[in-house]
Amino acid sequence: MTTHNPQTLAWQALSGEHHLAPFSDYKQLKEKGPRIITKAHGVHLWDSEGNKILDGMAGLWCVAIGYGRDELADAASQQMRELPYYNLFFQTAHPPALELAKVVAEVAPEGMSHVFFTGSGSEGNDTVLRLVRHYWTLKGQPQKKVVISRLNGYHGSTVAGASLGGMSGMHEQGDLPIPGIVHIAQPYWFGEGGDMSPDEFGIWAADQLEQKILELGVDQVAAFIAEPIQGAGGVIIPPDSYWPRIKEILARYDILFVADEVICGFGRTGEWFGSDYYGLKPDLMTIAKGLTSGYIPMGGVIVRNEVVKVINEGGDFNHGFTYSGHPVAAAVALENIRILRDEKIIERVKSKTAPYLQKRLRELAEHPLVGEVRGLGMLGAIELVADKQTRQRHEGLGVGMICRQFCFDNGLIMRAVGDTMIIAPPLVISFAEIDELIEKARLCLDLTLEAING
Ligand code: PXG
Repeated sequence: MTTHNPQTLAWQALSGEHHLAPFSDYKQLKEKGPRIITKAHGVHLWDSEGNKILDGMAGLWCVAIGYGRDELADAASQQMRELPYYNLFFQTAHPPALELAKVVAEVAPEGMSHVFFTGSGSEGNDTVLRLVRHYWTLKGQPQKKVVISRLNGYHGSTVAGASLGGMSGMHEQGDLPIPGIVHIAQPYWFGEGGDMSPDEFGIWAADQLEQKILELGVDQVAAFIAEPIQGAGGVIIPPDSYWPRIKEILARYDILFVADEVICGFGRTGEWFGSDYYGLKPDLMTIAKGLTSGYIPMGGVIVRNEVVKVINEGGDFNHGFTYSGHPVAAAVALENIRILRDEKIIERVKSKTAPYLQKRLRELAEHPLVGEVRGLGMLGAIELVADKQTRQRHEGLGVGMICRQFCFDNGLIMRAVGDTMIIAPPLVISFAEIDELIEKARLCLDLTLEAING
């Protein structure tokens, strides 16, 4: 990237000299320097070179209500002046956390009226692991410890989060997963479905859960955790047959079901939660991201009343974070949820903008580089292939990264997960901005095709 603003180079130098970035290739980062994002409004970002960029990823899947809402800044500022910090430990509490717990319970699926707050989604899933084991111990079955998860699922980057997740690159760094966590196949038909139809494959993938439960013995299994739609794995929307079959299996065995709603929660599917969209009945739900629209860090675990009843009988739960239910974060979350409700943002996604985005996105399926376009709500994926029929990839070319770079250079942020391009724009994206997103994506697909054809 050629720079015009001397300040850009100065900031890039600071990056090399002092900063260790999350999820980055350090060697590459040192050579090229990061793009410096300096401000944002609505669905757009500006970098330090003055380029305006459409944020097709809502930050990292989180900026539901869009950037630049003064109400959230005001809520934070007011709360900082009133009570900037206090904790929820040892029999104390404060109004913002309690009021937020009530509001979260109002939007959560029926029968889930308690929430444990954390600072992030990863901490939420650490909490899940502690909670489900604590639950079974209290139920007199302390040997029920194993959590079944899925390959290529993402559940965070702490030791428990990365262990629950099924990302091989993360497991390799740090001897993960920790004991007591096992993984089954993911319902990724496009990548792994072979000659099966999507529905046949969905049944096959769901049946892996039952096989694993039987192999381990149900008396050993504490829970199954899954994202309703895998986000970081590549916007993997299970075949229609998958969730109904999983529900049948879960009904047969006495294990807990944890829906990781960190990405799907707070409206991304056009419902409050992915579990609402698929009619799932989770015992626990991990939340973060859309809870505060990313304006401030916060996560949590929403817990079904039957589970709460058991842990309420259990005395001390020896778990918690300094920033659990942080008052400023809670005040921001309250304001964020107020805006989502009052402005009927999720209803608008469901009835208007998501159908339009999905219709326009599918126009890209005609492109010679595209093997499949899938999407739901404000989520989309575009599979880049060499052969549309066989779904064969352009092996070894790094087509996804090439396309991602063209996007960046042409004012659009689209993520590449291997050769899958993904989008998750802010929920407030307008029709005209959806048009802008699609036209830019089409241009970048053209440029990518040109580049790989030499
Ligand atoms: N669960 C899910 C489903 C997530 O997507 C987490 C848990 C962890 O949340 P925290 O707040 O601890 O980051 C996430 C986070 C990516 C990417 O590459 C996705 C996430 C985080 C970082 C990168 O798309 N999701």
